[in-house]
Amino acid sequence: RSWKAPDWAEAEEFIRQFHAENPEQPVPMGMRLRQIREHLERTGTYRHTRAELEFGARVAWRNSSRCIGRLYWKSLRVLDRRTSSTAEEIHADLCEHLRLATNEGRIRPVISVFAPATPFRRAPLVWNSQLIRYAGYRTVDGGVVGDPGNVDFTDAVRRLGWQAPGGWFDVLPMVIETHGDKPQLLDVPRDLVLEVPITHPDLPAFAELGLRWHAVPAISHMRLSIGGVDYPLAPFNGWYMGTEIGARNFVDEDRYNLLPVVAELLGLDTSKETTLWRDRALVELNVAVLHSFEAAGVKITDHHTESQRFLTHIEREERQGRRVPADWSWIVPPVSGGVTPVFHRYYDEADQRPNFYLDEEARA
Ligand code: HEM
Ligand code: NRG
Repeated sequence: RSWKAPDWAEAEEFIRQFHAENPEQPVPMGMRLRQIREHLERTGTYRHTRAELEFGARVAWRNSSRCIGRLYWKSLRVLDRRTSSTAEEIHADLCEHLRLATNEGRIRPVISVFAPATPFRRAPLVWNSQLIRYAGYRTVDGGVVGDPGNVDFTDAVRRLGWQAPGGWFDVLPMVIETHGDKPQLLDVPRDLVLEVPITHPDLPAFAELGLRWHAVPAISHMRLSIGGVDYPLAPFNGWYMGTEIGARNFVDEDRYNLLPVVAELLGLDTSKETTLWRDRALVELNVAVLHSFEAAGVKITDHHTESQRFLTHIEREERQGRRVPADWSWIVPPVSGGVTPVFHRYYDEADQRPNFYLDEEARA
């Protein structure tokens, strides 16, 4: 994680975009550009104003080509956490993020932006890929208890001293690393983790599977890049689309792998593929997820509604003269692709900044 100075050309492009889309600014663009240039020359970096940071974070969402939920990009709440430096402060900020975002189920899109790296100081980092995720434990017979997607991370936090409960849905602790210090393990307070028990509207036996999922997806391993400045820790959240849980987290063979379990509960004939037992189990699982979140009063969206909204978003943006980069393979939902309108077209594939990036850097 070496220091990389912001590039003047990127800074200039961002500031021009900021002023073009937000013309009423107390400091005129020319003056701001000179100021930034001077800072870059003198210190090797520059500091975004709050307004620039807020705009930059919103546009990073707007430019996230894998995200189907971008219609609401202007409503993103941006928490400026650039002055928080210790693991304890950062932990308190992340807890406050979860509280504001969860909002008792009326989920709000929120991003917390922590300090960028400087020539003298590394940026803080969280090792977790999301603020709330479930542990996974390899068993002696080669199976997994919990979320198989998090087995390696779970091993890493156990090596750091985490006392694992060993259940199917144990919320992992946060691992927070700040300049020069060893990584700190900090628990997510139970009362900040809203969870939904999974039931089915007309199959009471479903509840006995004991499935649950957390209300808030809060991605914490993507780097926010604005005007040449990198913010390695900038966790963000919206709400779930049901298929993320009902067609991937519960279903992928390297995640909870529940289709055989659900098929048995439904009494389906799994002796041959042509009974379409997988598809039938998949649909009921997705019905259960949407039903359960709605019953619990936790905001969630379905893939039909969200596909429609995404096309509305593209229309609206194009009317403003903006391109909407999108990645077909991520936008098309993992169930019923062809019955959603997003399937039947191609998209602009440009990489526009500001944006969020995944770093290859080792995180457990
Ligand atoms: C990806 C929906 C809010 C940025 C996704 C995906 C879905 C989704 C379904 C694909 C995930 C997958 O297949 O694993 C939504 C919905 C939101 C929302 C319904 C509700 C408001 C946000 C917000 C941001 C954001 C607030 C950032 C500020 C992204 C990014 C990805 C993504 C960067 C790609 C993640 C990756 O590469 O792993 N979103 N999203 N989304 N979303 Fe959103
Ligand atoms: N599929 C992942 C979450 C990825 C991002 N999805 C969102 N993002 N909805 C999962 O946990 O299932 N968001 O910011 O709302």
